[in-house]
Amino acid sequence: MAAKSILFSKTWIVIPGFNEAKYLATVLKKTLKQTPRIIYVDDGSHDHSAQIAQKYLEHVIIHEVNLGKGAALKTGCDYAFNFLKAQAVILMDADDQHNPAEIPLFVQQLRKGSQVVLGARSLFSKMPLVRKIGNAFTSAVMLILFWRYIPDILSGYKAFTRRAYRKLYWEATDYSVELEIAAKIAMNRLQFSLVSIKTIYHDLDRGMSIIDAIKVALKIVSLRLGL
Ligand SMILES: Nc1nc2c(ncn2[C@@H]2O[C@H](COP(=O)(O)OP(=O)(O)OP(=O)(O)O)[C@@H](O)[C@H]2O)c(=O)[nH]1
Ligand SMILES: [Mg+2]
Repeated sequence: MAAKSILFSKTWIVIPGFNEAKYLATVLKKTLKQTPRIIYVDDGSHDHSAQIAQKYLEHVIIHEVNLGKGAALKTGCDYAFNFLKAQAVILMDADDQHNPAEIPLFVQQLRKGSQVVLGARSLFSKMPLVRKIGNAFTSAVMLILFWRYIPDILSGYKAFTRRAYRKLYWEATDYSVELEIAAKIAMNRLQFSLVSIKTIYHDLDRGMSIIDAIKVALKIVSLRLGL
């Protein structure tokens, strides 16, 4: 029992953000209801996202220039594991598409011993069609190339332990980080558990673009070829 509570108290939420002034305060207030252990990494926002975060949080890291989601996540995870001595992290987006009330579901799985916990949205939920197709396609390609089925690879809501982080450690600085994490799960034969998360969409005109999707596709191939 003691070990379980240690894990919970050493679990940190890592939130990367780029120009999220519209939603950030809401996200942080909701997340603070679940835990005070939150790290926000501002990735060179042009709006006042960083100042909003500083109003609510002790741990705000600022990239002076925009380096990309993968880079921001790495900054946040390195800070959590190396500086704050976290045992596990939960990654959450800053755009209010992830429901902080679901954080306990991830913690529950970590407590049960999962090294990796993936938030998965139903393909039958209200997700824009292109995203559904992109998600199904990514999972199918991953299955063919790595012989491992991983649902909702594009979801950024996930958790992993310190031990798993060593194996997941990614090079990707952009959106393809989600894919690299999935590929590393497959290549390292890491076990994962799934938690069912809500599908939330506010702004359909933002998020991954076609260019991002093409980069993701190229990334899958290069990961398989070991480039
Ligand atoms: N650090 C960093 N974060 C980013 C960048 N672009 C997006 N993000 C953050 O990453 C999270 C997800 O970004 P979105 O653009 O919503 O992408 P997505 O959620 O995969 O795509 P959708 O499903 O369409 O919403 C949000 O918290 C963004 O603030 C970036 O360049 N740097
Ligand atoms: Mg989003």
